[in-house]
Amino acid sequence: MEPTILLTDDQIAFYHEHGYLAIEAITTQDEVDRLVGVYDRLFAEKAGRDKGDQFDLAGTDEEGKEASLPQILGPSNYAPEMRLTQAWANADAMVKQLLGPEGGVGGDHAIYKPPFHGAETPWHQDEAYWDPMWDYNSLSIWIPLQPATVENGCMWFVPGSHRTEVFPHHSINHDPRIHGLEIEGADVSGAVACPLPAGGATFHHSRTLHYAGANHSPMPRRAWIIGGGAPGKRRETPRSFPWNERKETARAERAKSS
Ligand SMILES: O=C(O)CCC(=O)C(=O)O
Repeated sequence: MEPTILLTDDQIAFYHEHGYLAIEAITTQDEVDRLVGVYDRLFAEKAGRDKGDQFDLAGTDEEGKEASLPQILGPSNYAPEMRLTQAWANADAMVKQLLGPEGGVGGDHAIYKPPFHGAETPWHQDEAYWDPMWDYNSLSIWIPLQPATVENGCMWFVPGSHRTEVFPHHSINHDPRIHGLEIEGADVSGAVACPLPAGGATFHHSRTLHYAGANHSPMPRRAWIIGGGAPGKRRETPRSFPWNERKETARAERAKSS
């Protein structure tokens, strides 16, 4: 599929300077409407739960307990039609604009905040979840499938924070059974909120500090996140992310036994 929307030179420069970017449209309202049907089905059917791909990002994820922040890793593995969308084609072209011709979209994930109930996504850097032995050249494209507002949990970013190293993190509530991470010791006082229309998008670098509030609205907050990258390289200076070594999540147990 050919891209229908590209970034402007000013948008590309803004991303590189600030480590994030917000655009009004990465796809059409018609496509958003179709994606909502797929998205809701995947969460309702608990797609990927037995493989450890669907879990509670902010809770202990016991069987039968309502998740406070349901997440699916790789929803397009369970609904491949998500990759045949204009959003995916546009995201791929935009990653190439931002990271060069070797760049492109890779995986995806979905974070759902139920009405009046979806928990906040604490401040973190995405790279803190990953293998510390690599230097990455990666970003995320966050696409809301309804308007995203401060009330329902839009994204917030700390401009310029992509130039920092990875800060220490810990599991939410310092509970190693919880998958989600929270940053330690970072100054987020300069953060900016990025409300968006449905089918808009924010972009953020893998080190940009970011957060999304709880959903205080009566409507679901659905976000589909497409990852993009260009080849990284193995680090010459080793580092460790001890917060990941301490994890004891039910999701990892399900993944092991599947
Ligand atoms: O959608 C959210 O609540 C947070 C998303 C996020 O942290 C991310 O895309 O890296």
